[in-house]
Amino acid sequence: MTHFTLATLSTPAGLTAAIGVGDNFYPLRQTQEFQDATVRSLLEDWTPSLAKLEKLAEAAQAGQLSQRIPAGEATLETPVRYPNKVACAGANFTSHLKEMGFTDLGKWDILPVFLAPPTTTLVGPGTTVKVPRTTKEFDWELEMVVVVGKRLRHASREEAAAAIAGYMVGLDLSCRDLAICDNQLKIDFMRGKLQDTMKPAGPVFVPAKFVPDPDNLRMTLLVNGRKMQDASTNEMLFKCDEILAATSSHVTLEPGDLVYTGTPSGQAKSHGVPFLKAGDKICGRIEGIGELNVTLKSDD
Ligand SMILES: *[C@@H]1O[C@H](CO)[C@@H](O)[C@H](O)[C@H]1NC(C)=O
Ligand SMILES: CC(=O)N[C@H]1CO[C@H](CO)[C@@H](O)[C@@H]1O
Repeated sequence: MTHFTLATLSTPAGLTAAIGVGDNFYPLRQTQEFQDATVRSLLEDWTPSLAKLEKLAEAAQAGQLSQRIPAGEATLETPVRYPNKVACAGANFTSHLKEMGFTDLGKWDILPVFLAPPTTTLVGPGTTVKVPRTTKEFDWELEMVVVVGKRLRHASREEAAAAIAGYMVGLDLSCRDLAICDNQLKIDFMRGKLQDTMKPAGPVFVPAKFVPDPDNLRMTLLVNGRKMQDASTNEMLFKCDEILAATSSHVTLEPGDLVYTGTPSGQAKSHGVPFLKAGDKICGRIEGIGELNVTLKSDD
């Protein structure tokens, strides 16, 4: 089986979906079958898409696709433009609960989940993230992102597992000084977690069949080359299928939707290092899924 990824490339002729095989991306618009496809449209009909993409990956491997862009020359956008929903699960790693100062370090009875607005928060790699003007405590969180491939409502874990189309690397950037506020509501997700460009995802989409053991992947995050987070998805209190199933008991998950699955420890405060500022570089890596690099800019 030829390994492949899906990406959205920015080219002089506009955005195009592409299949990544080896060190190259092959724009899908050169094929009859996928001329108008986007990563999002492929996800809408995922089972038949996958079968056809497997054949296309073999053709690319065999040198049968003439248009290709070497990975080093490609400009990547966030792959799924845009999902209907982005769901983010909280309280999912004991180590992070501890550093946040919570005392209940086990698996909570109710999984906290919030929704992020897709078109304004999702960005891809590159100099894409704006440090919000309103924060003095802009912080990193590396998360595995699940991409939904089937409609789910009140799903069992088995149904949820079967609906996972694939994975991406995600960052759940957070303004620590704004997320928790001093009024009776206590929490303000819009200012703390949902401002523009605060949910980078990518750089490519990796189909689930190439990630045989998603519950056992090393996750590392570096800021300006210094390692800040280093954990494994095996520490997740709620597994991916459980998060999808729980979320689907409140909202319908649809093909293309993204689910962020929580972050381990290693935030700025726990290292005693400064928060993020314009110019800083974040590298988020998840074994077998990829490496998402973003550079921060000011919000002018
Ligand atoms: C991402 O950044 C790391 C270091 O911060 C670098 O080693 C790596 O080559 C970069 N990857 C890509 C795809 O640019
Ligand atoms: C996406 C998300 O909400 N991740 C969360 C994991 O859990 C902690 C709280 O325990 C949140 O701060 C993270 O944002």
